[in-house]
Amino acid sequence: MRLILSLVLLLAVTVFARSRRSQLRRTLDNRVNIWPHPSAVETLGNSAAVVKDNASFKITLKVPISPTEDDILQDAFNRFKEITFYEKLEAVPQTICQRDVVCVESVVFDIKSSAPSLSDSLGSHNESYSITIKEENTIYVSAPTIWGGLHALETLSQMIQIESRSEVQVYSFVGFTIPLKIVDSPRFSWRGLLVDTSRHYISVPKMRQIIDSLTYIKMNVLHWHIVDSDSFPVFIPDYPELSGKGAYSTKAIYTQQDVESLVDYAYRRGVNIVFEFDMPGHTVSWGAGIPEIMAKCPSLEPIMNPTVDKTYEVIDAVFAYVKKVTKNSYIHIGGDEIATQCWKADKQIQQWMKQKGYSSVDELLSYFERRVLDLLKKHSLSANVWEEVLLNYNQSVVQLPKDTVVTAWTTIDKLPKIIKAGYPSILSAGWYLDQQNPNNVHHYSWVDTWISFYNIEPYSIANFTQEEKKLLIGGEACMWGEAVDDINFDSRVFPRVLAVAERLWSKEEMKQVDGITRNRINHHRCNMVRRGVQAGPVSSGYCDASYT
Ligand code: CP6
Repeated sequence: MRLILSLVLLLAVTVFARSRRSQLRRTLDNRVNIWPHPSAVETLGNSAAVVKDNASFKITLKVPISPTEDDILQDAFNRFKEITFYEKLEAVPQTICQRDVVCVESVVFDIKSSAPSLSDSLGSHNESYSITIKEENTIYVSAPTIWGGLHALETLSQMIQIESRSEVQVYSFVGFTIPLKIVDSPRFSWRGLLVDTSRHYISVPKMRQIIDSLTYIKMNVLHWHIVDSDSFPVFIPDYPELSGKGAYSTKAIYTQQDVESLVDYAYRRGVNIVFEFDMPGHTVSWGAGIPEIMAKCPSLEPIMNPTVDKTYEVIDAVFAYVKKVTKNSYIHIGGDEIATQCWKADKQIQQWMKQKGYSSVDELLSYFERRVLDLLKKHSLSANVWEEVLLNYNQSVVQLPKDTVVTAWTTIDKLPKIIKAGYPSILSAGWYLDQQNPNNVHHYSWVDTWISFYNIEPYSIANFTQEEKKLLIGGEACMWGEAVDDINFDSRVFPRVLAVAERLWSKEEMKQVDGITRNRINHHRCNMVRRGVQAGPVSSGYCDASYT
């Protein structure tokens, strides 16, 4: 008898200690399974929430919004239902909807203002949102614009998982207790991925899937490095010979309709496409169709010839094209890795320089950039450039407009240099998806570089003032295309880019790398696999979607 009693006592003490400990752990670390992690998650009770009936789960608007925005939101809600309720389940029996289990039936959206245009506000449109789940049958989403509304749907989708309750399969908010409130907004406004379609063509359906993937991790810029030396895969109406001679294949050309439909596809998902036409370097493929715009340097990789008018006529036509197809005011004009030795090898260029009184190729480069910037002004486009255009050129000659967005790509210390010069800056150094982390080469097995990506903290690169931090507008991961096409794009980019997505969205404090981080990234990677993304895991675990 005494033995039984002491056993019971022991059991009670252990259970109590366990629950104390787990409560303690929860206060020490209450990260949730949402990627990127929201700014604030507040839970005020102990009830569970399940979706009453996925077939009739519906959206209502508190205040009507414009027809266009309504259309964008309804489409997003339909996509949400498709990816969230991926298996048909019966409506939850009423017996489950009891005091501590709330059965939700709908989402009410309160969109505060109209903001369908991403155009004038690239990277500065308001993307914040809040989600409130109380002990009633409705989820409330509030957002200043539909763009926050779309992020709220992504968050909700990640919160809902299939779970067994009283031997019934239900869609449940696993790991979340209600009442609950999520308040969320991005830390940085420019959160991008560079996709290179010159080294390898990427099909239009694959491009759409990449855009979908960006929305799964709340990234909002697709930096489309559309042309480079290797091929010219885009049809420019005024110069059909550019893609006619410069594309890999007639099947590897984006028509104007392809491009416009992708821009619209991205726009309706809150993603901005920024086109890059890299110049004057990385341009060999332009020369296939129009040889006279290229400098002649037989033993070197040719770059553009800045001394002939035809060069600017072609660039003018390309800018007119971008202005027509884009929905934002930016175009990336490259400016990286310019092998100016090519100009030294070209006799015609040397003679032209002598006539002009130029003594160095740097002066010629400044002349080129100045003419290109004038063309941008003509088309009311703003520039995005690689770091060299600001840091390596004589600024008294080039005078980069102050709204030019400059990307630090060689080393992270370029970022403070750009900011000190007073320009809006993007970080991509350290986030090169085509690079293997040299620190990892001695490991006995494949080690993913997501941790080194995750550990790069833009605010820690220098002691920035508040004003300087405003110029640090975000970052971009770069998937240079030498070794990727449709076949392996996903597995090269995911899950590593998730690390960049969280760094750019979540609070600075979100920087621990531990078991919870691994579980969180694996968890969302599994969501993405379920949605058709071929993303690998970062550590041991089980993902049912990998086997279906
Ligand atoms: N192509 C272009 C590239 C690179 C750049 N521009 C590049 C350079 C170095 C590394 C990776 C990519 N392939 N157009 C530099 C911005 Cl390590």
